[in-house]
Amino acid sequence: LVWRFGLEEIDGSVQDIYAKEFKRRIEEKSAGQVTVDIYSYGTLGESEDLTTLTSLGTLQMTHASVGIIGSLVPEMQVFNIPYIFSQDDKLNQSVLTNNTTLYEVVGNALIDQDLRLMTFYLEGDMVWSTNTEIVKPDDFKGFRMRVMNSPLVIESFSVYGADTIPLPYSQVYGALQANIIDGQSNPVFSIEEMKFYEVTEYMIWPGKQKFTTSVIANQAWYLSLSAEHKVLLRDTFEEMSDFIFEKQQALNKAQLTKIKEFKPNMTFITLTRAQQNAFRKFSVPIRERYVELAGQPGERLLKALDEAFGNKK
Ligand code: 6CS
Repeated sequence: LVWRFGLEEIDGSVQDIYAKEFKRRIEEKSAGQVTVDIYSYGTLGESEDLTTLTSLGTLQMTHASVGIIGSLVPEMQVFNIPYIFSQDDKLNQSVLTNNTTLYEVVGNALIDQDLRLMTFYLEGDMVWSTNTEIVKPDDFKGFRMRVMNSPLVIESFSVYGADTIPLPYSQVYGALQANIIDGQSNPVFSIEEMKFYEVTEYMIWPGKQKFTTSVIANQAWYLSLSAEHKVLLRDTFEEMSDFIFEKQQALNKAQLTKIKEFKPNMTFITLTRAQQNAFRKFSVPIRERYVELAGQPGERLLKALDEAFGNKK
């Protein structure tokens, strides 16, 4: 059997590290019965195409980041709400791996698209890499921010007054270089491997915003698997949670050191708590928009996650 697995990222990325280890474990445990073929970013089109190819059964599985799949499955956009996560990444990881309401609500929404939710995991803290200093919402006025093409990501920057420009991942570097956009948001490892640091001057940590991805599968394919293979998948995805948590932490740390070395004049800013609070005030209309887009199941999910992350009213 061959299981084809799609990635939204290039070789060396968090998704690549994940897929290679997943392949190794599945092939070893299935004793040669299953081969996992990995398709890196770019080999099968843009990120959105991977979801379509998985619904069609061309791919059996793919990564689907919440900012990418959010226009198709609005419920997934809950993780694009700024400041939804906890400060404690171990707690964040466990909610993403086990929360019952999360798997129920998102699982049901995906089934409507012939897709099946396999897992969620974190890829790192979101960092704004920009050409001007941004420390208060007003600094976004007239700022041309590249966004992933999902309504809530667009909303989450337009509420600050930014001009939002949706662009595929592969076009972000060129757009920064040609001065078509003023900045973008991604984890450190991505800013290093996509070379965004070469064409931006500031790296700004807004706090408590995480790049979140999922692995989804073709539902008909999954249902056709033997009981033994379903267990193999369930156990492997569960084991991968701790593996990737440590790997993404280490990779983001290592790539930050590299950026500091390659670009000594980069300015690094972490928003203070007071600065974060000024941005956090805008979460209210963003949350309302989420509920508008994701309806009653979304509202239930938002409530469950606020509880799980220990967010106060
Ligand atoms: O910014 C993006 O579009 C992409 N960023 C990452 C880190 N992974 C995939 C996603 O498409």
